[in-house]
Amino acid sequence: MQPLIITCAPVGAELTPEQTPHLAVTPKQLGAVAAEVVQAGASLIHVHCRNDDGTNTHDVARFRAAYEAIRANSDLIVQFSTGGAIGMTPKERAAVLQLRPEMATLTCGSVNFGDEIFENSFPIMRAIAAAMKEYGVRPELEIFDKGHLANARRLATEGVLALPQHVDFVLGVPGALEASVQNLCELVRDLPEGCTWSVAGIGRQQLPLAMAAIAMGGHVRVGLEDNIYYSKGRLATNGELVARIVRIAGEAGRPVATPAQAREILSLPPLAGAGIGRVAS
Ligand code: KMH
Ligand code: ZN
Repeated sequence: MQPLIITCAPVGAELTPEQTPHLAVTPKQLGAVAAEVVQAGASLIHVHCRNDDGTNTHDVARFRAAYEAIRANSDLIVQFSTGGAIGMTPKERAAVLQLRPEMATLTCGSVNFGDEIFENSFPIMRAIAAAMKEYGVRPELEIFDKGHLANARRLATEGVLALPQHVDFVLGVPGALEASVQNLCELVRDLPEGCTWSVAGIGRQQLPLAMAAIAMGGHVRVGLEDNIYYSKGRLATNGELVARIVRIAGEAGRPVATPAQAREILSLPPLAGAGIGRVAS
């Protein structure tokens, strides 16, 4: 089996500082999280940003500052969110691509998201995929529901998306596909040829789905974006969530990928040099 890529998604768009004291708000705090999770064993960081008051933002300058803080503290693969938050325009969501991060997410379909709708119509997906192509950003396909893989195939047939890609199954969002090992197995069976995959279980399903992925040869996403608890009633830090996956992988005999190994697995170019990223100036 390939070394295990552990993605950390520390922030998200929905979490509030009232829910956990461990939410990284400033770029400096995000840089500290990067140091903590790379030390613990993560190789990829999925980035959302906050204003100083903790509210969500997709401001390009804030993403640049976040990128610089992460890169100053780690060689993690940096992946920007283009999912953003519910209600953002596609233009706002895609604007961060101009910074040319190594990776960014491409959500492959609309879905109920609690009481709201996370809108990813074909025109939205095409626009974000085209911006990724323009800026040379590698997509990670976010799959919240079974039909989303078919949507990715359709985008590939249209020529707006190259396949294979790295795929992240986000399971357990209220209103989308439930987080179960059976659903995960069905999605993996339906993966386009040559894709690598990870799973992000929401809430208390984060751990069991991560354990299944470790056993199945997939990769794992953990972090406060998807789950704020270490165990019932006990809030987690991002570092603790990553460290637990490293321990479980160790028990299972699965080596954990360094960021350099993760770049190889994902066919990303190596970092040009220590502390040097490719975010455009
Ligand atoms: N905040 C969600 C509406 C992504 O980052 O690409 C979307 C999201 C997915 O978090
Ligand atoms: Zn996200």
